[in-house]
This record gives sequence, structure tokens and C-alpha cells, in this order.
Amino acid sequence: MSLLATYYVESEMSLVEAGREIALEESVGTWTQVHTSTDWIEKELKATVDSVDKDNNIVVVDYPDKLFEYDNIPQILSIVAGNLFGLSELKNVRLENLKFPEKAVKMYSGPKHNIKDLKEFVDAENRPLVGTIVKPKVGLSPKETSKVAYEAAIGGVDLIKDDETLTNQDFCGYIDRVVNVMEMLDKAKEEGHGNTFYAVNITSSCNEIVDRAVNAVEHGANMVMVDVITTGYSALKMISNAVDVPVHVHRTMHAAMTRNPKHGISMLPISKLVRLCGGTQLHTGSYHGKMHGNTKEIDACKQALTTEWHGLKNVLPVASGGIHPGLVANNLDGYGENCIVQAGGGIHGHPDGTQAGAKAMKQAIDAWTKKIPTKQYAETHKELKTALNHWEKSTTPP
Ligand code: RUB
Ligand code: MG
Repeated sequence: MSLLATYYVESEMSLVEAGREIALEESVGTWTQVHTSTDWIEKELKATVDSVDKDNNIVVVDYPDKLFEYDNIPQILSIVAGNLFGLSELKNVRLENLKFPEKAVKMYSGPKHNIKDLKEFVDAENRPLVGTIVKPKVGLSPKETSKVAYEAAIGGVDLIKDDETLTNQDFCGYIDRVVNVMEMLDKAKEEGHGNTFYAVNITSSCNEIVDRAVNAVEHGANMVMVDVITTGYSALKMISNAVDVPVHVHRTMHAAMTRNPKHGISMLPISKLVRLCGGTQLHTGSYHGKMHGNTKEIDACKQALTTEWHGLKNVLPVASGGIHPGLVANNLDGYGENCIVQAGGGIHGHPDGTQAGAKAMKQAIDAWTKKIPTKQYAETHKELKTALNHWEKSTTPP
């Protein structure tokens, strides 16, 4: 039992030598021989190269159990994703995957809700969910935000969320926002539009974030949103422990680590850490959109979030970023029905407004669910037709 970390490596050295550099730097070695080590350290704590795949520049490093406090994610990351990124002998290095031993996974409670729970709440058992990010991303007052949320809800979205830069500014405090938005979502429900999630962004500093989560729920929030890369995995775990509502996990800043295919950190280990720490949904990129990611990497994240993992509840992947109704089918072909497809501009930029935009997105999802080509479905659904015409030339999928 040990932790296996997979790296993509480019170096003048052989892959085995490069792997050994990583293994030593991150376990018991340094740049020169030291005279302070002991037999126990060398025998029990020394990481080794498990395997190499020369065709793909892949090295797997085996880190012994005793190196870790498995319930301490910052400590785990300081080993598997620590100094190694700066080693000058490595031209490029990217953490591609982490394989945790079962006993490590069992130290985490994971999400409190699974995909089935989320889908049942919004009565979407057999289809993907549709979500929206209120736009403009900042500037609307709580009342104005709630009006946009209401239009989106009656248009048919399942989830409304804040954008990542909206937190608790003077013009739109989070408590006022929750109260106003939930009031309008209750109104939509009374009018027969069913339940809608509202993910209020409680991202803040560590002495504040749990209070914000608890306060938001006390004021009626049925979901909270947190940005995991900027606040950290420990913050996510604390939030998930503190409140019983689902936790929507956004990943602003991730591309600083994930974008370069040769250096940094893949979205896959990030997805696993989010599942351990209790996220119920996680942004994993879009197959087609303004910031579309690596298709293979999205597939791997989808697999890591949704399939059995030592009894942890599963996590709903989120496709987001530049999506409009014309891109829905391509994203769903990749994700399948267990995902949320989100649109900000792709809903609030509809020529006939937010309600029509929400209808158009929902129609695009219905078309995919019924296996009808989007363009054909648009012949009998006017909001969708308008959306397809409007965005015909933007980010058209191949
Ligand atoms: C989408 C949006 C999201 C990003 C991030 O707005 O605000 O923050 O797209 O998504 P719009 P991801 O729909 O107007 O582009 O992390 O999944 O790339
Ligand atoms: Mg955003």
C-alpha cells in the first residue's frame, strides 16, 4: 500500500533518472549527499520509480505510506506536487494522476449528496441539468439579481449560480442576495416551475468562509459555491462538514496549472481531491466552448467523479465557459446525461432576454435527450431557433 503519482516528464536525463530525481527530492533526498540520514529513513521513507513509459514520457513514482498524513491534503500536495515543478534538471513536468490507497480514501467522507439526489431535487432523473451564471458577473443589486434568477427559473433552468468575482461587495451583499433570490425562486415554484438550486458564492478568507456558508444556509440558500483553487481543499472540506446543502465547486485560476499539457497539474488529481473533500459538483471544462479543455482529460475527470470509489458518493461534472444552445449537443455527446451544462452569456445574451435564453438552452438539452438534431428541434421551438441564428458564427463546433 502506497500512493502512486503519475508524471509527464521532459528532461535531458533518462526517464528513470528523472523519476529518481523527483522521488528523492520529494521523499528523503536533496541536491547532495547528507550525513544525517538513518537506515530507517532510507528503508521506510524513500520513494522509488515504479515504472516508466518511454513512448509517452510517463514516469510513475511510488511514495511509501509512512511519508503521508493521509487526512492532510496540504501535506500530501507538498510531496506529490511540491518542489519538483522547479527542479532545473527537468525541462517540463506535469502531475497527471494520483492513485490513492483505499485506506487514504476511507479517511474522507466525500460529498453529502450524490448525482441522483441532485437530479431528484430538480425533477431531472433522466436528463442533464441546465444551469446559468447570472451576468453581468458583478454590479447587479440583490433585487436585480433575483429578477434575473426568476426569469431564468421560469425559463426552465435547474441551477442558478453567482459568478466567481461576486462575493460580498457593498453593491450586493451575499445575505441580501440569498434572501432576494430564494424569495423569487419560491415564487417560481409556487407558479408551478418546480425546485431550482441557487449556488451563492461564499468564497472568502479562511476565518470567514464557514460562517458565510452557515449564514447563507440559515437565510435559505439551498446550495453554496466555493472556488477551490483560491481557497484550498481544506476550506472545501470545512464547508462540506459545516452545512448539509450541496457544494458547487468552481475552479478559477486552475488554468495556470492545467492549461499547459507539458507542465503543471492535470484536472484529474484536482477532481479526485475535490471528491474526497466533499464537492457535489465540479467544473471540469467544456468539450466545446470559450475555454475548452483537453478531451481526454475531461473524459478522465468524468470517470473519476462519477464511478465507484471505495464507497464515496459521486460528483456531478459541470460543463461551462462560452456555451450557448448551439454547443449543447457537442458537450453532451462528451459528458452524457450526468452533468450540468451551464451558460452565462449563452442565456442572458439571447436576443429576447433571459427567459427566452433559458428556454432555448433547455430546448437544446431536450433535443439531445430525445436524440433529435438541435437544428431540427429548432424548427418547432422558436427560442432555440433564435439562439441558433444569433450565435451561428460563434465557436461553432467542428
Ligand atoms: C461562464 C463562467 C465560468 C467559466 C468557468 O460564463 O462564468 O466562470 O466559464 O468555467 P459564460 P470552467 O457562460 O458567459 O462563458 O471552469 O468550467 O471553464
Ligand atoms: Mg465565471
